[in-house]
Amino acid sequence: MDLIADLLAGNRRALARAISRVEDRADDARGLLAALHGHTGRAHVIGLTGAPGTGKSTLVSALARAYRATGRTVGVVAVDPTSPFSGGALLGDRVRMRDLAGDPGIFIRSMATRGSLGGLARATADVIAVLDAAGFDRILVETVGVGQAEVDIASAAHTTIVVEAPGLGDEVQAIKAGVLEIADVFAVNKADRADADRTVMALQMMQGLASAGHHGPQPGPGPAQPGPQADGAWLPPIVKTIATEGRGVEALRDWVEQHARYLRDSGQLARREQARAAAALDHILRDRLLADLLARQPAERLPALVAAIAGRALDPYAAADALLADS
Ligand SMILES: Nc1nc2c(ncn2[C@@H]2O[C@H](COP(=O)(O)OP(=O)(O)OP(=O)(O)O)[C@@H](O)[C@H]2O)c(=O)[nH]1
Ligand SMILES: [Mg+2]
Repeated sequence: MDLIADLLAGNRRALARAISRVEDRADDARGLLAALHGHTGRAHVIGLTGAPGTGKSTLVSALARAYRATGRTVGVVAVDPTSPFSGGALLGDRVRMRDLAGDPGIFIRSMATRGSLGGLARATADVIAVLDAAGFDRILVETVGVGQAEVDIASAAHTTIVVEAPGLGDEVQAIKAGVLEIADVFAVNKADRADADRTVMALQMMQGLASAGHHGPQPGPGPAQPGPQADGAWLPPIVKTIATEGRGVEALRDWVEQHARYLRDSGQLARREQARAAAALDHILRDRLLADLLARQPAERLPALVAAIAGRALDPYAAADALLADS
């Protein structure tokens, strides 16, 4: 059978097989991705990230359902950079997302770390590309935490939802630095908890401080309305959700759609696509150039240079020069 033609025609088994090939970096993965590239670029990719247990998987399931209610098809990728094993936390995801299975408009895939985090980010981007080519309208990508790996994975998303939950102690401390930069939408999940409003207020305060720092104090009464601002910037909305009951999830979906429109209308979508393309090329080139260079070295050369640097016989720049000179 023709894997690519079947996949493009919507065959789920072909899709599952193509994803496995890409994830395993099988010999034909590169040809597969090359053939699919021209069919990508239609899906809107939505990243969900946040601390462990904030309810991301539950929210992904609820959001997928909310999208299905509007007729959109949804691909789901659950990425766990902390787990070297498939299974474990992902097994819980599978149980939680089980009620979505059987809907032909939904496809769910879990991925765990194999080797490097950089490898995971690239594999995730490739799996997103396969789902995009297969015609899914929206692709939801769940990652745990807000570290560099998540930022890398988030760079594959058009819209990033940062999921917070109340009850993590000191709210401002619990909301990690860096989330303001990557969040397009905040979801304060577990809004059934009494202290959810404290989390909302902590986020609003952080946003106020950030905008005061960049633009001076907000003019006029009250906080700025979220969404597109007069200066063209986007102020992330803060949406309260109860993922377990599906509450607030339609509002969350609608904010994601508004952000998607904002990206298109402001020209930022094209800029993000350029940035994604540049990052993909950069990653591939770095990997390939390094792998090619190292493959040409005799086995003992690299350890010898490393030992020389550590022993202060050689500085690392000179070692790099030496490697590049005779390769
Ligand atoms: N009270 C309450 N519990 C929730 C809500 N959403 C999720 N939970 C519960 O929180 C727990 C963790 O939910 P998950 O969806 O697995 O959270 P997660 O962020 O995906 O967790 P990891 O992937 O392990 O980081 C589960 O027991 C959920 O049932 C909510 O809105 N309210
Ligand atoms: Mg999860």
